[in-house]
Amino acid sequence: MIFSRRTILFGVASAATGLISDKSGYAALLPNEPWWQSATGYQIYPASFFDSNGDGIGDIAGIITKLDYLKDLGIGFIWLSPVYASPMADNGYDISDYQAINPTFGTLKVMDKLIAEAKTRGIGIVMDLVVNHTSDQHPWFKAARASRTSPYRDYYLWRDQPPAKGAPEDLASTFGGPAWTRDEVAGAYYFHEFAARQPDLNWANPAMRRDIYKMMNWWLDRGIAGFRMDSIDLIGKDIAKGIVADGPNVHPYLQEMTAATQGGRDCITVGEVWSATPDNAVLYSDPARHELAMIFQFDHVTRFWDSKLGKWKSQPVDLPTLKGIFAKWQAALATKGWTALFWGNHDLPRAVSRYGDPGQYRVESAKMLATVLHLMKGTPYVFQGEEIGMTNAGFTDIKQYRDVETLNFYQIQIAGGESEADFMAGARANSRDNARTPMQWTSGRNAGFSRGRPWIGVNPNKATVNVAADRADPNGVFQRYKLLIGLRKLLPIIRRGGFRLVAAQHPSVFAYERTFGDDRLLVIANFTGKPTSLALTPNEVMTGQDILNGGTRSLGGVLNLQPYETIAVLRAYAPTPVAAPPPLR
Ligand code: TEU
Ligand code: CA
Repeated sequence: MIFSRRTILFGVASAATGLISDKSGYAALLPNEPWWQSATGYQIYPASFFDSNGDGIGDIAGIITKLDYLKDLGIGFIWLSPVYASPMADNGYDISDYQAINPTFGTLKVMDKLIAEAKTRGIGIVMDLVVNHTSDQHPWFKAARASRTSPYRDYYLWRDQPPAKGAPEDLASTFGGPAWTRDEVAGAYYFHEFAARQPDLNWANPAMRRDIYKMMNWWLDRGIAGFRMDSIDLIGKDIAKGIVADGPNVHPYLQEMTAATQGGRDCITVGEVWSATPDNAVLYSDPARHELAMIFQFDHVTRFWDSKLGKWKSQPVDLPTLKGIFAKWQAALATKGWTALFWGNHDLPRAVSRYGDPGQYRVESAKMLATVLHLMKGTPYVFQGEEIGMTNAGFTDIKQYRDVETLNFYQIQIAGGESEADFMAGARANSRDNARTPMQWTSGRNAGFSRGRPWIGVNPNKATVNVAADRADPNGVFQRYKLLIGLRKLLPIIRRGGFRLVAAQHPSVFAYERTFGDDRLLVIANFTGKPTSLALTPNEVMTGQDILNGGTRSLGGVLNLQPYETIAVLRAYAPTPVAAPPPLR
């Protein structure tokens, strides 16, 4: 029997809500529960996190100085965006040596120190594995272009002639323009899904695959906790048929990769899968298939993109649609597979700017978004700065942008007749640089990010939006994230409970119920800046613990909700601590 009938009311007393007493963080894990299903991830975009040496670019030594901050937040692992050797055509997503560190970020020695220092704080390091493509400066590509007979030629995808217009292979790059570019040295065209400086690897080549697995093992042996796999749904592509995403070989390759790398290691692997559907998500993440631990899916992002101009023409978020998307994904992976939960990352706008209110109700909406997301089933990811409610960059001049995708599309769309004002409005809403402005540590110079000149502009709202101010505020955003991250470790209902939307069609309330045995958790959020109300049905009314504020609370009849007000009430029995596996292997 896992639960005693002792209610949590009689359980533990402590700080925020009277619920969190478990200092080790993992004492409430159920038997055989993978550590990464109770952990929360934190994404670091290294160039913008903390600059330790004043060159204006964040670095690994800077991350080490902030590990205590992350430990306080309670995260279980860091997803570290690329720090490998790179000419930085796409901020490190163009790797020229997988087994070296970009000198701007540090050295292998300091990387090893980061892994060790994080580990002593119970934090794993998850490396960004970018193996759909390399940099054009990778030695494999240099050898490949130099000679048709080099064994490395076949590590990439070549054609002698550009594909005929309209042929299956006549594909466009995600970053604009054709996906085939002529290389003068090679005397041939090579395929690149992303920038021309990011040639795609040929996964059909077994020697190439073996080299990748060898490299992955080299990293795993250094003590990392796993991999975030960039664009992983593209590796099984069948270019001759015009298939790039979710190609026929992606699942066999992932199974081969698991067998060749992780055997026996309790790794976290999370795949970036823009092509995810409820069906293929199970294929990717069903543990019995030995592919990935979980995936990122982007339904809640792309559903609100324009059918023609995509992200560059922002559409408002429709709440019933958004709720339906989350409910669909909670259901899809309810019994098999696992999902990641996130609002933002380094490619997406800031959560409060996209889904909440970056102005008057910034703090309230940031806390609302955190609560709604973190009380669902899955592994939540916090993108750096989200935990203090950072907002979009607000750039007004194209010269302020650094992102290759934004700069390419600026050229393409203006040349195509789009007005400068329209493009800039789209970029202000959705450019990837919105998430890439420096982390705001203090209200001081450069937001305390760097003593030099930052590589990208600092958001002027650092005066009010910063770690120093927010973290000290018991009603701030940071304390809410910390609470939610702790609750997940403590309460199996959050990790494993069933999910059902409440008032699915309500235009301004996001409400749902979680159930686990006799336990019940009701989450109710006003997703708007206007007061609203919600009528609960007789079987939805309940009395339980107010897990956000402490004390008991009865929910019945009609609830009136202030702007962005969020309620979470739990009726549960205290978990009896069981022996927990260590959070890291
Ligand atoms: O992103 C994959 C990807 O498809 C994105 O480029 C996405 O389409 C775009 O950002 C939406 O605007 C991954 C990385 O997350 C991204 O940063 C890299 O640029 C890309 O792969 C290439 O490695
Ligand atoms: Ca630096």
